[in-house]
Amino acid sequence: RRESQDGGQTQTLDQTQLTRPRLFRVLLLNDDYTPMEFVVMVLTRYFRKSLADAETIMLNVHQRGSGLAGVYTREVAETKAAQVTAHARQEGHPLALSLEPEA
Ligand code: TYC
Repeated sequence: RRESQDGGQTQTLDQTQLTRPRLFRVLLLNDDYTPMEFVVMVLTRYFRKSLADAETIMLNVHQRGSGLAGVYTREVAETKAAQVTAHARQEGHPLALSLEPEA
């Protein structure tokens, strides 16, 4: 809701959801130590990929250095990145992710 003064009167205008939320890409980054099967598990469990898609994405990250895990609103993207990072550290893996806003 927004209020504006005009001529001594106050108007209150509804401004419900006039803009789409910005989306963020969650990227997986390659490293030399995280086991391939851990990355595949991350993609299936946290990013809801099929096993076949998870294996393809993991191999692309392994070969090219980074790859797309998913696209989400900011809160969801940040939460998934934090959950995956915590899980990886708990298992002793250096797996890293990065978020980038969609153009
Ligand atoms: N490069 C890792 C290995 O050879 C596998 C790996 C893939 C690690 C993707 C991180 O995001 C990653 N065990």
